[in-house]
Amino acid sequence: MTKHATAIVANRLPITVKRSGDTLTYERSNGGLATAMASLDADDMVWVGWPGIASDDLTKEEQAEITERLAEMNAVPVFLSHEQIELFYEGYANDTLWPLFHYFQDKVEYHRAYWKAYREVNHLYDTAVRRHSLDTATIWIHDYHLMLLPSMVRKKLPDAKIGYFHHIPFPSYEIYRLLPERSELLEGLLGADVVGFHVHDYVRHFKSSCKRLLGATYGDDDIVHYDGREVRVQPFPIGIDYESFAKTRKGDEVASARLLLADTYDDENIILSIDRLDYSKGIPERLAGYQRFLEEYPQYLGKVRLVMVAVPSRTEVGSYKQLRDQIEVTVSRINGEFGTSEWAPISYQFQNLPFPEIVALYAQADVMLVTPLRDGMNLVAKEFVAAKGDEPGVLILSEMTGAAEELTEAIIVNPNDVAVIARAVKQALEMPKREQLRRLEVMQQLLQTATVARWGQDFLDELTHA
Ligand code: GDG
Repeated sequence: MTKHATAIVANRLPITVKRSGDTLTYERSNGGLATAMASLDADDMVWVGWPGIASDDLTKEEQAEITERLAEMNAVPVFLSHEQIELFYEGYANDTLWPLFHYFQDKVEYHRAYWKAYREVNHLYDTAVRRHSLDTATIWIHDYHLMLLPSMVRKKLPDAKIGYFHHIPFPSYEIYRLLPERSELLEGLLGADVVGFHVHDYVRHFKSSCKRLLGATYGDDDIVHYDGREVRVQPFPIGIDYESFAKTRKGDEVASARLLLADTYDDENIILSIDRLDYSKGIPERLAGYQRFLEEYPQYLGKVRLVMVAVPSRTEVGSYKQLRDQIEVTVSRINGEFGTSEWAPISYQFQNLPFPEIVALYAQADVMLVTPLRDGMNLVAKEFVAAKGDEPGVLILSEMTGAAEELTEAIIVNPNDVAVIARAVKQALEMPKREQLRRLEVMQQLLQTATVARWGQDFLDELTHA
């Protein structure tokens, strides 16, 4: 068994295994996290995570083959059964923690079986991490699926450097305290040396929960004291791979996709909306805001188009199915009410688009409408700003996103206020081009330096010095 000096642990590996007939295929994903980790200045790095296929669908020989092939790509699979995926991933992670941490109390499902599976799967990760890490390894754990893991690993590898980064909001104590397993999860995280969040508010909420639920203490520095240990808790706002947007924007694929968009929408102004279809993203509220805009400012009928891309996500979870229905009914109602034989106010796609098409949409859009009710950071907003290059465009951004702390030159809105969204859309469409460019430039300067590679390196440096 090869033991490594650095381990990156996440719910999903950056490689997805799929079956096609009798053969297994291996697809690399170029997500933000994978790009960031690839650029890290770290020795001898291994990934640990689920390879995207259920273990019940694999023979023992196939599992061995996957393990072997992935080892060549510096990855270690954690095999999960259909039942574990249902109870741990769809259940505790996405039906309990996700809604609660995004302040959707009424969507939270509590089931003992979810929690049991969550603990069990965190143990599976613990075993895999320990088998592949040196005693003094640097181990970086990602996200709310693995909150128990830092303490589990710490027990057996007391000399390891363990870091945890939380990609979603950490809610206020008054929300967090509702969770039956609130103390166990905090104790799990406090096994780390460094715990990172996107913004200072999440840090504050986390520390206050540690104090009130566990009696942990802290002063003015970034250290939480608990159980004789010191844990550094700090904001690390994630960035994007700025260069890849600048580069892709200039490529042929984007150019031809843009021509098609220009032709389709002719002289209409494009208002763009892109997110995973998730209730945290505020899509129904965004549609209500757009409807109000059409009602209040009828001079824009026939002259604008809301291009809405909803990316399929967690399609097996009940609340996501209901949300999709609700969105699709609303889109066709608005199109029916305001459209004509030549024009529809909304173009809607429920699809995962190729990266160059996303970049083309960003580049071609006049207004980007990002209105989550809660969002840890929100990368779409940052990507739009990067993809604009030297062309004008306006970002409308919800104040409930982590990104709103950095992208202060956006038009900042309360996503629950339909009238405010409607006015912001009008303000954006009427903003002088010079002002649009000025605002974009301020934000581009920030994003150019605070890249995802820099974020990864900053976190790792902090961990190394812990
Ligand atoms: C979680 C937190 C936090 C979207 N549609 C397509 C597509 N995308 C890409 C975007 C962007 C990513 O997906 C979405 O990232 P977000 O940050 O906006 O949102 P979450 O998925 O909820 O991410 C969030 C993030 O973790 C990082 O810490 O910011 O708060 O919730 O990169 O470009 N990509 C392609 N086709 C699509 O149709 N190829």
